[in-house]
Amino acid sequence: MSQQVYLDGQLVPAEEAKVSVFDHGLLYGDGVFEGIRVYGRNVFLLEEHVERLYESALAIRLEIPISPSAMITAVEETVAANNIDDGYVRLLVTRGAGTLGLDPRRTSNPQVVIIAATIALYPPEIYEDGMPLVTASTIRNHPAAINPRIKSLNYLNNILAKIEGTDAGFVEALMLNHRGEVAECTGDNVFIVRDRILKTPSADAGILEGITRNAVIELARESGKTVQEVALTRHDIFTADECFLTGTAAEVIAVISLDGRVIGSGKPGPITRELMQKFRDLTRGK
Ligand code: PXG
Repeated sequence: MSQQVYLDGQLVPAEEAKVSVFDHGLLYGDGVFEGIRVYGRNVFLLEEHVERLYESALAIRLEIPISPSAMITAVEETVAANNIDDGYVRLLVTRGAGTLGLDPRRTSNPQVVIIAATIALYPPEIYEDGMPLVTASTIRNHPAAINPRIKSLNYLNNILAKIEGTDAGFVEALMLNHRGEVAECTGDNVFIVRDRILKTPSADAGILEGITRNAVIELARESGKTVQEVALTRHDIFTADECFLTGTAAEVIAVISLDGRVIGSGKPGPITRELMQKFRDLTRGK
């Protein structure tokens, strides 16, 4: 069966799922999106993702033409129509087609697109051995520019940092914020462990407030650990006992070095491994 894409209220064959070249999503990156995992037919934390999508839209004054509950139903129908057991959903809303000018008032018909597909994961060795990281020179957007809390279709800032990382031979890159503090990676949030206390930048550090991040904070607190949302510098990572990333695609993944400097033992640490397992149990329904 061919892939079915949700577009503008209906499921259509992937080849027919097209938006206008005048869409401001294409012309200006003017729109918002979400990436969501499907585990065992269940769309993981769908309500949280839909809530963040509507918050992103509100922040850019984009009115999504359907209600959050209709969006949830549309995602579930798209996943079911494509027979996805374990996979990935890309949900996006564009500003719609308009004139060749910035003015969003000249656009009409915002496009809602839902793509359900399989997902290309990091190789399993990275989960066993951990991941080395490099710091990108491209900083995260200043919160007074495109606030990183908005998951907008304009991801060029992160793409530039990703290019720096891949050019240097790394699969992820660390981004600092406008104050020179640790923000996050190009598609993942960052945690450290120091003296059994977990620390991660707070939402106002200029980060996307990750759904995986929040789920992991909850798992850690449920198992009696202290989690602090505080400003971190690269120094805190260099001197940490453990470091790990969280994200929809990565789940929980250990970081074993930054800019060539070994973190802790240089292997995935015990608290990281415990949280990797707890997250696996949560997503695979144990
Ligand atoms: N920071 C940024 C900048 C992100 O883009 C995260 C953190 C983690 O957030 P979640 O809610 O996923 O825990 C993201 C999410 C991809 C891809 O294809 C990237 C993300 C999500 C889905 C797919 O690389 N980034």
